[in-house]
Amino acid sequence: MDVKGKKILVVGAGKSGISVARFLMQKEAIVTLTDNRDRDKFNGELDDLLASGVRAELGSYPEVAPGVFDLVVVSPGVPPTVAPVVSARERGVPVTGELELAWRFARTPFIAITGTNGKTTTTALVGEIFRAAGYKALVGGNIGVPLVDVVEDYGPGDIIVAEVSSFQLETVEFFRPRVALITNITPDHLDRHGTMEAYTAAKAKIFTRQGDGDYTVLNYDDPKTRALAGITPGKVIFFSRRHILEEGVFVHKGNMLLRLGGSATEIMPIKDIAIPGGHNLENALAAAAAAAVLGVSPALLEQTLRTFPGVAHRLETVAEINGVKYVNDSKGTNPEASIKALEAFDRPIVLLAGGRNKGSDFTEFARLARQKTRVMVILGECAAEIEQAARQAGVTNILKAASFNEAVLMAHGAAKSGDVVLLSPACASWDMFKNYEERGELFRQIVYDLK
Ligand code: UMA
Repeated sequence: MDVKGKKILVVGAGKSGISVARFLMQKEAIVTLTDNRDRDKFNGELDDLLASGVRAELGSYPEVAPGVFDLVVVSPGVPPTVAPVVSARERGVPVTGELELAWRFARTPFIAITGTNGKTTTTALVGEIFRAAGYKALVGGNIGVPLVDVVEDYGPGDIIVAEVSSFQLETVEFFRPRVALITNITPDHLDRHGTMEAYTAAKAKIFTRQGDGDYTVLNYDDPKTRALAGITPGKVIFFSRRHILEEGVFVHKGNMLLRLGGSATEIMPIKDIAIPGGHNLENALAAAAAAAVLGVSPALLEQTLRTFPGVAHRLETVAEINGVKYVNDSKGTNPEASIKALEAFDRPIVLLAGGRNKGSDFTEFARLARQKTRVMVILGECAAEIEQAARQAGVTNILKAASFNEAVLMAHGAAKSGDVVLLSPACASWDMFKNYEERGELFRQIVYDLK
C-alpha cells in the first residue's frame, strides 16, 4: 500500500486516529485529521501532530468532495453513518481503518482475537504464552495499543497478538490472520450494529480472507460461535469446557486436554489455572488452542497458565479493608460480562452498576444480582433502567448515587466483613469517563484512599 503523497482524511482524533495520523505523516502522506469535538476540548493533545504538518478540522467534518481525498481512515468508535464516511462511499473514495492499515504494513503473522467477552484476557494470555516460548510478541489492538504505532518493529519470525473489536473488523478488507479466534458472541454494541446478524457478520470478518494454513479457533459451547465453523475458510479448531472433542482443547475429568490430529495429550489439571472463574477457564482453553496450533508445547502452555495473573480492570482485586474485598471489574461493560463477574464469587456482593447502556437488556443480570448481592449501588446515565430491572427481579436494597465517588463511598458504607465490593457496571463508561480504564483507575484510587 503506497500512501506517499496521498490526501488522506482521518476521522476521529482519539487514540487510534492520532496514531494513524502520525503513522501516515511518517509515510509522507498529506493528512487531515477531523473530529466532531471542538478544538478547545483537546488540551494540547494534537500539538505535536499539528506541528508536524497535519491539518486539523475540529468541531465539524470537512466535505469529502471528488478529488479532495484519496482515502478515508475511520476510527473504530466512529460509526459508518457519519457524513464523511457516507460521502466517501457514495463517491467511491476508499474507506478503511487502523487495523487494515496495520495489516498492510505488517511483516509478521497475526493471531487475531475477537468475541463479546474474554477477548482482552485471552489476548494478554496468548501474548504471555508466546513470550514464554521465546518469541518477540506484540500484544496490541483494541486492548489499548494502536497497532500502527508498533507494527513495523516486528519481523517475520515474531508474532503479533491482536485484540480486534467488531468496530475495527467492520472496515477490514484484506486482513488475514494466521489464527483467528472468537471467544463467544452474545448481544453487545447493538446500538451501533443494529441487529445480532450485523454484529455477528462484523465478527466473522476476522476470518473471511483466511485460506490454506490458517486456523479459526471457535468456542464449541457457544451456539452462535460454533455455527461459524460452517462458513470460515480456515481450518476449524474448537475449544470446549463441556464436551469431549475429536479435535481441539477441552476438559475431561478435571484436566485440560489437547487433541490435534492424533491422540489426546494432557496439558494440566484445570484447578491449577491461575485466573479464577468458569469464564476464565474458557479463556484459558481458547488461548491454549490458539498457541497449540502454531506449535507451542503442552509444557509451555501449562507453565504460563499456572502463573498468568489476569489483566487490570478485569476481576482485579484492589484491596482488602476490614475483611471486605474490593474488586475492580470496570471492563464489565455489558450484562454478560457482569454476570460472569457476579458468578465468580461465593460471598455476598455489594455491586456498583450503571453507566451508558449500549442497547442491552438487564433482565438476566438483575435476576442474578437478586441472588448474589446484599446491596446494589446504581449510578450513571441508565440508572433508572437498571433500577427498574432490579426492582422487577425483586432486589429491594438499592442505593442511588449522584456521582462515581459517592457510589464507591456508599458501597464502602454498606459492606460488611466477608463481603465483596464489586465494580462491574454492565455498561459502558462513556457517560462519565473517557474509557473503562479511567473508571477503573478512579475506583482503585478511591479504594486506596479509603484504605
Ligand atoms: N468521534 C467523532 N465522531 C463520532 C464519534 C467519535 O469525531 O461520531 C471522535 C471522538 O470525539 C474522539 C474520537 O472520535 O475524539 C474517539 O475515537 P474512538 O472512539 O475510535 O476511540 P479511540 O480513543 O481512538 O480508541 C479506539 C478504541 N475505541 C473504541 O473502539 C470505542 C479503543 O478500544 C482502542 O483501544 C483504541 O482505539 C486503540 O486501538 C476501547 C473500546 O472501548 C478499549 N473498545 C470497544 C470495546 O472493547 O467494547 C469496542
